[in-house]
Amino acid sequence: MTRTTALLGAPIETGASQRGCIMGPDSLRTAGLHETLQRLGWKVTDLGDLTIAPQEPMPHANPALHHLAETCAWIEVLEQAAYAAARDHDLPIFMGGDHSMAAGTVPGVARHAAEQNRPLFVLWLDSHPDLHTPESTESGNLHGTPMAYFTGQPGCDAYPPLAHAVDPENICLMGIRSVDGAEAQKIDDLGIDVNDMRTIDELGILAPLRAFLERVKAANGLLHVSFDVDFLDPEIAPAVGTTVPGGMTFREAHLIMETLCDSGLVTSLDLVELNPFLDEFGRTAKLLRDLTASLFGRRVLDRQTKSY
Ligand code: B3U
Ligand code: MN
Ligand code: MN
Repeated sequence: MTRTTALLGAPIETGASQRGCIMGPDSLRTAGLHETLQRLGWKVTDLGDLTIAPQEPMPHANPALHHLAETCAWIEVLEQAAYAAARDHDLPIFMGGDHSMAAGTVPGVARHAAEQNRPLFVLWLDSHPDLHTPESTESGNLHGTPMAYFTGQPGCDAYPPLAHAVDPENICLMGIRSVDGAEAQKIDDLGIDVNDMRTIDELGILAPLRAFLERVKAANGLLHVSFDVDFLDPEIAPAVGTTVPGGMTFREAHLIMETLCDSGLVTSLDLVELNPFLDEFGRTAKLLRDLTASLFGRRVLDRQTKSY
């Protein structure tokens, strides 16, 4: 049977320090994401872009915070839209937009999982854990907070009430190489499965990824993948506001996506933090298109890999 995907644009840039992510969805469209997935045999529906009404400033005790009201509005709009997209499509793609959007997409997908009586798992591909709360963030950039929110951590009272929290035990972080003090403390407290760059250098990416996928499969879980462009090395993906050196290579990133494809477990995808204003002739957008194609079934040769 033909599998279905939807493209849902979330042109949100208020969670980041620099402007530009607002153009992310259109850059992915211009790179031909729709046509690429269609050629791979998927039925693709472009749902267009979401929007929010203009907001009045919302006061908060943390003076560094900015755009709190906009972020709350985006969370509400995205929760509803992500829920509906996950209910109506096999593998919807949420095109960002900065990573604060995951504070809406993940709870939306979690609502769908709860209705199915299935646990939601999250694979977080990022150089950052995004485990700040609106109270703990020092930069005030709310793209550093979604993980704390959707796991139900204290300190997120400024955000809309959370109906379906994700169990921290169902989360796997990969590519981590920039962690603030308050975030390191939470990683220890929550017992999240974190694969930082040292782990990946020592073990490679396949062993930790396969172990996580086994857990998803054994629990009959839904799997949401949240892909932050800064997961990739800035040499291959320059179009992101927060570049961190020492990231995933072209080959590692494709292998992750191919392995996810083979598992058949992924049920939703965020593509976040693409800042086309910083791109080089669409280079990063095209790379994201191609990595998505690997997740959706593109392969070099249509045969099993060898084992010796
Ligand atoms: N942890 C830092 C940096 C950061 C987090 N997420 C991104 N950057 N993209 C902060 O500002 O919270
Ligand atoms: Mn992030
Ligand atoms: Mn990041």
